[in-house]
Amino acid sequence: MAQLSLLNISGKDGARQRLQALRQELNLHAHRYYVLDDPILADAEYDRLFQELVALERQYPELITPDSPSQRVGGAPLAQFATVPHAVPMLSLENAFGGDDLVDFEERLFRFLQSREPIAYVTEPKLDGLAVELVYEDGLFTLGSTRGDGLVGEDISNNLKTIPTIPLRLLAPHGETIPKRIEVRGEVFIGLADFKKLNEERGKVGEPLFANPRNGAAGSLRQLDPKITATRPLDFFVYGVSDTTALPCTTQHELLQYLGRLGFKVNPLVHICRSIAEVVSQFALLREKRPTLPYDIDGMVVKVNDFALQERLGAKARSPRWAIAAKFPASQATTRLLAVEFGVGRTGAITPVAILEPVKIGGVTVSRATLHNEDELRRKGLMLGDTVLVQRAGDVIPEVVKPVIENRTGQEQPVIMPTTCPECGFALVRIEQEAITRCPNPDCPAQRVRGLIHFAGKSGMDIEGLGKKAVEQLVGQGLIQDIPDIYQLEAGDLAGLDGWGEKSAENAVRAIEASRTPTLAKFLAALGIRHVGEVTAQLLARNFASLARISQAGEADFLHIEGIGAQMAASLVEHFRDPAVREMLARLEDLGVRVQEEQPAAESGGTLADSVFLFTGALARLSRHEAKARIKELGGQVASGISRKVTHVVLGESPGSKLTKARDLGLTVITEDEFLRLIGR
Ligand code: 3BA
Repeated sequence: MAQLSLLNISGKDGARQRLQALRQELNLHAHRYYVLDDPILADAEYDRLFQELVALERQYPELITPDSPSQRVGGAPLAQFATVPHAVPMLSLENAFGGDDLVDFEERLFRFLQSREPIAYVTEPKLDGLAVELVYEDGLFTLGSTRGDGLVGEDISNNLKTIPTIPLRLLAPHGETIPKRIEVRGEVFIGLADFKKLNEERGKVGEPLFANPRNGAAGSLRQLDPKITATRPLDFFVYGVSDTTALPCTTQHELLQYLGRLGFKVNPLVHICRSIAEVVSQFALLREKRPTLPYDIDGMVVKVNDFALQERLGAKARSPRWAIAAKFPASQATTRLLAVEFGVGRTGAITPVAILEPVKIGGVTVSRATLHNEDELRRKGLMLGDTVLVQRAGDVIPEVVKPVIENRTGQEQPVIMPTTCPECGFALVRIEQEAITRCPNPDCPAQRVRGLIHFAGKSGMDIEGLGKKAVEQLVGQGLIQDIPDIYQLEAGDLAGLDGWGEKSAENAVRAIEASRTPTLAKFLAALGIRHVGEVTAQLLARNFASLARISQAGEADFLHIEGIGAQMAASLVEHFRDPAVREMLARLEDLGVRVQEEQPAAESGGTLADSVFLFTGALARLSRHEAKARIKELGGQVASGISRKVTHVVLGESPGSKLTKARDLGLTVITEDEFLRLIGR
């Protein structure tokens, strides 16, 4: 037995070394992938290393370090954020609107410096996101905070850690010095394509849409539960530090390059200019580039390049003299608010839409604009007949910014918020923390139709021939009222209806037939459970494997899963507890709908999906054959030879040379007893 405990120690030492190597390798590859957008490792290989790390950490939780890539989503939900002072205040930027203001800016610099020596500048795209500060001590990320009022911010460390482009440990390429402490500043944002997807997903699950990427980023950073933040596509560009002394750089441009080498993402469009004239032409160039950029920018930040010069210029009360933000004119226009319409979404959410006198903004005629939700509408204080400022930002849906109060005539009428559902007349309810008013009537025809459209549609069962129009028609004809009714349709019901022929009727019925054995993920997404979109549906399917298990799970069972937050968990439990839902599922079962079971993943507990076993020596209590069969049953693999793929070496009597090699590789060695426990014997 003395030998075994020695083995355990060396197993642990081996694990420690292996974990260190895995962390370093994974962090390097994540940097190549996310920051440099230039991966050199196949995704599958990265996943394999990550799985190895997770498996080892599960075995030795005491060896988990804060810079482990597994720790990006850690930390329990907070009750509130703690406030943290910034060691050096985060100042703000003065604004310039156009070339003349930039020339004036340089004149002020010349006057202050009492010299007209040429000044070099760095120009940076001005990201429209949220400024944050990241503190690194001995290279390790230790604190991240919002800008707040510039003096004091909020500790959002756990949320910032979820952002893949924020390093948990600074890289130290050959010859680079890592400062004892460095406070890095930059902008958290959401890219335009990601934003579009995020809002589409929110729309599908009935959550209020974000007005623009900036609000999306702000809302995501304000989450008290980092699990929710982790599902948001946040990104980060670095642009400065709190203190430039004691760094191996003498200019802003060198600083950005240095920060890039430490592992941060630096905007590739930063540019050195040797005169303000060059800055002005850069501004024009950037404005032309803007529509092609994958993220929203609202201008260009101009900074004096040389630190010594920055130092001499210093700061005024709230902003440095050596920098200025050159803002783009927004694509905005004024028009009249004719009416506000209230729609009902699939989940009953009431969404206000502004009906506008048509107006051209940036080449596009706009006659409707989103008002997002009732809270936004109230906050803006709009009145019918108001002159309103409308804007189109990038790819985003037009929105009403504000009423032009000066243009009021006194003839304007208040917007009346509905108290009953515009579709079914039910009294509306409001859930306080959700900023949303809903129709609570499960039989609301608008919700029913939208639910059916969703079920049959692309994000649901994807039944060809049962698109939006067809579903509306079938509901209108009284042929279907709920989901099970779809499975009772016959070709004869459809053929002869307006726009249907024999052939299209048969095809539709065949498509319905084909949807009787959906995958679990597809079926879950099709149900249209609030807060549960396609991504969550897949997560659930992989972790629970069967519909029966999901429908019986409690909130705690859901919360175990990375990527599932409290809102989703509550919504799932509520959904499957609803007797109407249970009855509907039973009817589907009666009608022959069979939801397929999914292969369970490792996270579902007890399974060995990411384990690879290797045997050395004879087993005393079961045959190798039995052992292998049991491992396969639990989703694990058995290796025939030693390799880094092996996660567990099982030690039998008189082990062979495999044991020595396993120890050399630092693999985990377990005894037969431990193995029996793993396979549940
Ligand atoms: N550079 C925002 N401030 C910026 C460091 C100074 C600065 C910004 C910047 C003051 C951007 C004000 C908030 C703040 C750190 C204070 C940028 C951007 N530089 N590229 C000159 O892209 N939005 N914002 N952040 N200190």
